[in-house]
Amino acid sequence: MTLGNNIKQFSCLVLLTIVAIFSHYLGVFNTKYALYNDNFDPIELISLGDVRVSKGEQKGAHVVCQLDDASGYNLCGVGIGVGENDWVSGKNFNPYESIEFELFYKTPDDKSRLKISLRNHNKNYSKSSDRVSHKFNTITLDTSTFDLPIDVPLEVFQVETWWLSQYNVDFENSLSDFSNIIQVEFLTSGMEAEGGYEILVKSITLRGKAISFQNLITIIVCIWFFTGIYCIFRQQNLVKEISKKDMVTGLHNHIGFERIVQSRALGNNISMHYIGISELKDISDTYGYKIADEVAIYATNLIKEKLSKVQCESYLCRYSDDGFAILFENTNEEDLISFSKEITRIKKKIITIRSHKVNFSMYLGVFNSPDCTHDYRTLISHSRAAMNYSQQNNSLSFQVFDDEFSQEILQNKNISEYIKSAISNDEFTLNFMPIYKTETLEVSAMEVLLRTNSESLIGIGPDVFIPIAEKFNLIKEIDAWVIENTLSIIKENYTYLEATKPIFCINISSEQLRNTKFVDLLSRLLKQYDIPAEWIELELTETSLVNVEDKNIEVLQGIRDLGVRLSLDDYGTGYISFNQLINYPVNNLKIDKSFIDLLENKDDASKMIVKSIHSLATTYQLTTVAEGVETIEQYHYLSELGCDFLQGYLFCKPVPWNQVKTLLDPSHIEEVREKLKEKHIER
Ligand code: G
Ligand code: G
Ligand code: MN
Repeated sequence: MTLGNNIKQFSCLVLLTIVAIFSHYLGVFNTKYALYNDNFDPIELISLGDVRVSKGEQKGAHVVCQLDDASGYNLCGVGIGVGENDWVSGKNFNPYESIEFELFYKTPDDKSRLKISLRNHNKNYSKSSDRVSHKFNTITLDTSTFDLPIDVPLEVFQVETWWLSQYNVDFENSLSDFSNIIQVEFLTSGMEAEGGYEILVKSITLRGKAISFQNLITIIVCIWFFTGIYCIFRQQNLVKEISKKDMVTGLHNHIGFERIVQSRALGNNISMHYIGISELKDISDTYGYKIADEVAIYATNLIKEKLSKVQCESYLCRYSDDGFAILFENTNEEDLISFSKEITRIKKKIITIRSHKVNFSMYLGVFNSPDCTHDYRTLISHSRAAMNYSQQNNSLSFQVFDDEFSQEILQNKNISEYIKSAISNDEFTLNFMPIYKTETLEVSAMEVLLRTNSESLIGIGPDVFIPIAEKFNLIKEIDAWVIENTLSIIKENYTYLEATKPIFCINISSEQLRNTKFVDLLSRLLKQYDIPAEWIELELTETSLVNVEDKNIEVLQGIRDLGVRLSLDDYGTGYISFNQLINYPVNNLKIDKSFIDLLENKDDASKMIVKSIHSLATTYQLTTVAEGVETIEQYHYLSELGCDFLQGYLFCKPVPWNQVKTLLDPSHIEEVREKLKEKHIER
């Protein structure tokens, strides 16, 4: 747009230059000044010697001279006054280039030379008492050789030499001078023949150019120069403006927003809202940036529409690719709460952009500063932290950054530090929880569970620190540690494990689905410890699979291709649809403990849920594990239902490795049977 403007300006300049030069050439800038015409009469008759001079009858400066005796020095002519006609104040001829005469000259012989003098008064050399002291800038014209009128360049007038010697003029004043012409004189140049002479001056016109070519070029160069400077200045301003704007939505970007907020004296009750659009980056990766841009525009319009219902003053900006910030001033709590609710209601909305159906969710973080004591950076970082929290937890509501929240953030930060040091000090251990085959009650698998003996993590279980490790990007290291240590333990005890071949079920974080190097790592470790892949099962929570896309399924497929088994943990909590389930290459469903707990209610509805999960698994040829079996009634129901495997405190709690050997001993089966019998009798 600007470039177009600059090109327009440049073309105008070129055109202007051409027109100016041509106009100059064609004489558009020519000026003239009528110094004398026949209506003008400050004339003076001049004569020397034996001449009788009289005023002629014709209109104009007309002089008639009669010479009766040509011997001696004779002279005759007419002088035309210029300026004030006081022999002091004349006219400056310097701005003109030439002088045009329309005149008539008649002599008795054929010698028709006429002298024209421009008489200049200058106090350097002229005295008003002496009229001859006015400088003679003179030319001599042969009037018979030209057709009247004649245009004479001023530069051909020269100072008469007799005048120079008579007044002994110094060099500085010896050149022709037109700065103050007081009279133009027309005189006969030698009167050799006797008879009548006649001079008639009809008009004198000064000619010149309003602007000389040189000045014109100077002016044009100046115009180019200033236009150039103006364009650069405007361009810079525009770049500055653009740098403050988001070109897609037309809103201010974070730079512009900061300027606005910083430059204003903010009113009372400030509230900063930060809205995150989830998956915008993924949309851009999958469908291209144009679709992502349209989603951003859609979001902008949606926010604007909701904002229009808010009474207090607000400033909206696109703070980042997938984040919008709104500053509210002089807030009205009710208004803002209903705005926040409307924004957070937009979750998992399917919107159609150019025939693509994309998932659209908004997350909101709020930071209120009632006394306005917080600076801009704090307003942004707190509201953004609250939004991130809301997004990471898939929260259905908005998150306010208040004291409680900041405590939690701080605590999470501390825990992340403890995890880091536990990793570097090797303060993790593994526990094992047996999984029983329902029919035979033999231990067919073992869930590997992470424990820590770090002092600072006392009382903090993996249910707390694992999600924090995920948030602080520490989970990859932890999962790798668990896998490697499990394989190492298997390797050490290979000989006696070979007899029963229990499967080791390792929990891994959903983050690994986005880790393209995970399959390589797993494959490398299996080779390094030389463990058969089918001894290992990886447990992924069902919730983590709800949002997976094709590329994540590739990781799952990669794991299965190694020969490693896959299991869906906490099944029933994540709303995986039936047709989604076919896409996942899993072997096993672990029915979540919360459903097993429901069996205690003894109502048919809860039994139906467990039953339908089991029949679903059977349909897809998946095995099922019931997690968290704690009572004999649950055991009876599940074994009648035909659930393949059972895990829970009823049979055994998680144990350290040194107790695992006894669990794998055939005598343990008897122990468990005994225990179940006792429980049955107790009832
Ligand atoms: O064993 P416990 O009930 O404390 O486990 C709590 C949660 O932590 C469970 O959801 C379990 O899946 C998870 N968990 C336990 N050990 C590991 C582990 O080694 N890696 C991962 N990613 N999660 C684990
Ligand atoms: O999410 P995941 O299924 O990986 O969780 C495993 C956790 O569940 C383990 O920490 C284990 O201690 C716990 N767990 C397994 N069975 C029972 C049970 O019967 N009762 C209780 N309270 N916890 C159990
Ligand atoms: Mn598990």
